[in-house]
Amino acid sequence: MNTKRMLFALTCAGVMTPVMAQTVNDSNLVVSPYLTGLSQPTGMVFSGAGQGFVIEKATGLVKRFEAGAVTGSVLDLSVNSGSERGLLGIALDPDFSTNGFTYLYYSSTGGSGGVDNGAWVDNRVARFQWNGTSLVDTGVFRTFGTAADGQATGPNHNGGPLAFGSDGKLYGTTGDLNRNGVEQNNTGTTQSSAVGGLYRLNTDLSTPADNPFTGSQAPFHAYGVRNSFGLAFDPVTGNLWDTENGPGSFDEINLVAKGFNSGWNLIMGPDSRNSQNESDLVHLSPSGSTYSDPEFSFQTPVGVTALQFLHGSSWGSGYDDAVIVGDNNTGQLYLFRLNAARTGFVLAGNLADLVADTTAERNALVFGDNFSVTTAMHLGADGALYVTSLGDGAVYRIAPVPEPGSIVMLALGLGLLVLRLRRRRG
Ligand SMILES: [Ca+2]
Ligand SMILES: [Ca+2]
Ligand SMILES: [Ca+2]
Ligand SMILES: [Ca+2]
Repeated sequence: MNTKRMLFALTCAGVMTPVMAQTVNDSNLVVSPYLTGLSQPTGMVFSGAGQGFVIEKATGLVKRFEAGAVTGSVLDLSVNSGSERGLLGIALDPDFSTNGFTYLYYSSTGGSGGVDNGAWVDNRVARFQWNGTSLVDTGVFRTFGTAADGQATGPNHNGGPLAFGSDGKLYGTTGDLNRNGVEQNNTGTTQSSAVGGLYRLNTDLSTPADNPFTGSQAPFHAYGVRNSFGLAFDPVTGNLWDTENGPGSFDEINLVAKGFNSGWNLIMGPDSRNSQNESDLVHLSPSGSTYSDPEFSFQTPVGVTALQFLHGSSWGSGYDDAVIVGDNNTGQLYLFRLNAARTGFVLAGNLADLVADTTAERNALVFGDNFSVTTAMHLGADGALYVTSLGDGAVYRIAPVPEPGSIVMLALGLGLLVLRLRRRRG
């Protein structure tokens, strides 16, 4: 089942559906449009207060925004956007303010000049450099699946999001491209699919010496991942989390340890829910790998996408233990509460088994609605949550409602000032 592909097809065909007002289940918060008029945005980053970059899936454009408005394009990549391919991820170097390095993950045609939809050549993460007016290709890139390696080419399960860890390394996701090698826990082969996991790279896109695996798996931090549209670091623990997309059953949210094997394509969802076992999996050398169950699963997939931690947000300390998750299929946002160690979620009743088995169980987690296809979520320097919606061609901002009290105090202050000025004159 590939609902995302269906939605992309509908979007491309120009089928219009009325945009419903975005809502969240907290009357102290308000949702407002921040950027609009975008074509299938798949990600955004802030490079400073109120400014940054937003990327588009099918045009391969990186657009600049300042003060809540798009100011123009700063790069035009030549992408193949068939199915889930396209320009899919962006991250800024931790030292962006001095080196301008900007990382993009996209489905390349190998062409230049911005012309799109030539034949797919590879999925690549590439390093560009911001010179104040445009993003310049540095020629540094790394591929995850190529047409030349003779294996399946997707076109779905390309992964996408990028993020930097507190270790200064670049992390990203690749889907399995419908391949079936050792990274997909195929015990009957020694062939590497070169895809299907979370990779970890140095800023020059070389392989860090302390990655858990060697050989063709050396770039990988984790594997056994069917596809992923979500990756985020907990700002408190530094732990890496992802979301993973199941086939006809079991979308997942995972805490991703170094050397994690998520189980695909033998185990999806909790190990207890299927006939295959951990002992059936491929354990990569030299340090082995660690299987663990997802921290949460949706028995019926929602097409889970971006996730974000709300610790330190402007929503208040009541959200410091919260994680928000988006999806493709329902347009809803889901809210989870972390345990004290921030290693799992606090769930009760029918959710205590860490699986939403029914729509009613899932609905107990719903926090927002009408966000269409959420592809990215970021906290701004202002503490607001910015939600990128591919389906609406927009970025939404979720922030506290301005307090009426603050307006009254401002009016009182101005009144007193006027009185003082009058007295001085008198
Ligand atoms: Ca283009
Ligand atoms: Ca898993
Ligand atoms: Ca099992
Ligand atoms: Ca359940």
